Amino acid sequence: MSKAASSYVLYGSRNSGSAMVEAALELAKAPYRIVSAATWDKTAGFAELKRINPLHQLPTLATPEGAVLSESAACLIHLGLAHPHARLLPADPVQRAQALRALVFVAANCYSAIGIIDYPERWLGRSDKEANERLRAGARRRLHKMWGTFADTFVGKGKSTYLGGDQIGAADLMMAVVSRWAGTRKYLANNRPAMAALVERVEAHPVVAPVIARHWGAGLVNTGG
Ligand SMILES: N[C@@H](CCC(=O)N[C@@H](CS)C(=O)NCC(=O)O)C(=O)O
Repeated sequence: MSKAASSYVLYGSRNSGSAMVEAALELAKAPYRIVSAATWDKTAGFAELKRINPLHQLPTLATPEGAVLSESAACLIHLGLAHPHARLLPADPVQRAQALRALVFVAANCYSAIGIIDYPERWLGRSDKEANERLRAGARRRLHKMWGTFADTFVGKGKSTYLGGDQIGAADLMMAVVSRWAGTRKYLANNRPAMAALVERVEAHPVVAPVIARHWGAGLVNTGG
């Protein structure tokens, strides 16, 4: 990791969605430094994060050219376009279309549900704890259903190593990280074993594995809430 002025700055925290962008930066061999910041960890970096992202969410990525990106799918697509040699996005237009669809599918249908599970009071207010718990449980059920649909739509029947074939890509990274939360891995192991095996392959990739270990420790998956 370089601290050169020309490097990316990734706002992130352990066990968070910043892991997928960190893995993409590693695959792209792009220089970057990490600023530790999170809603739940109000470091000095958090004030900096709030200044550049009104939602102060992770990942947030500042580019060497001076752009600021939030939204994981946008960060990954940007890196794919900026570093074509890393092949984070497939060159083939038909495969690339599916990769973009998969990235936005996870952002819109899965990552969004995690936000509800983590912060139901943002939708319902704090006062009705029972309603918050019902919302949390419903979002978790819906999340698992969405991962089932993801598997049925995007995961081959064990024929390809990664989502897009033999080359690991941005959609693999997003799938692996977002499926770490809210009991998804257990759901996949029981209901979509081909996708469970695919996620394991992604996390075992030699460039991705150290990033996963930095965030979660080797093999540790949060199967809880
Ligand atoms: N729509 C965003 C969601 C990002 C997100 O929810 N990040 C979590 C960390 S994994 C976060 O920063 N949550 C704190 C908060 O929402 O205050 C994306 O796709 O990147």
